[in-house]
Amino acid sequence: MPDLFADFLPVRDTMTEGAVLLPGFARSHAEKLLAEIAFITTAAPFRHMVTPGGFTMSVAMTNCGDYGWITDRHGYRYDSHDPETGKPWPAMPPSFLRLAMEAAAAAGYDGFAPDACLINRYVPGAKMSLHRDQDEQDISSPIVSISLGAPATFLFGGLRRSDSIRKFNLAHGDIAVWGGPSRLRYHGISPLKSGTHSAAGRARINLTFRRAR
Ligand code: MD3
Ligand code: FE
Repeated sequence: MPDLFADFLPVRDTMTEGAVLLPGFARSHAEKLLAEIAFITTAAPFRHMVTPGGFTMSVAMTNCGDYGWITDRHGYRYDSHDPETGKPWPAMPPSFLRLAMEAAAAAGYDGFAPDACLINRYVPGAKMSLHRDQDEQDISSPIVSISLGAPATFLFGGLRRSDSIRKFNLAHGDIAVWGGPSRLRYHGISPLKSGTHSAAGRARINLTFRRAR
């Protein structure tokens, strides 16, 4: 499995890029993670948010933790409350926090203390266009992302939108950590291909841990 990624993204290259792929790091935690997600979504259901430009996102989203990432006609931002329910986002399960901190440490980022976890759900055809994550006050902290379910093609660009893009596969149980000079790189997800995975049906679920405030 690690060989699959060798051409695309260094499995360990914190010196030059700050991006570290940990293939299969979350695999043994997958069932527990999916059970926690099922519980979170009873209180804060997946929903399709609208961009400031008026487009409905194909990715369904929800959040847990002190802050959740939201978008609507007014812009992108973090909020302590779910605009759909008016309630605080569900708490981040201790198992999420533990795994995100472990992965960050394994990638060379000790002391990662995420206060936000965005949960993205992709069904076949859903995609995330090229963008940068720049709504966080603390861009010195890395981002930890956990992939579950169906595999996806991750698009990894540079610091400018026009920079060339490399593609690589993110599979069930993979964790990626993005920090240092990679933190502000453009990235996205190609339209999810059809195909099934026992763990999450046809869907891909991505957990993205960030320090927002
Ligand atoms: C590289 N999500 O939620 S996670 C996002 O798989 C997002 O759902 C994608 O991009 C997904 O904003 C990709 C991997 C990821 C997250 C943040 C990054 C890669 C990153 C920030 C900088 C560089
Ligand atoms: Fe992103």
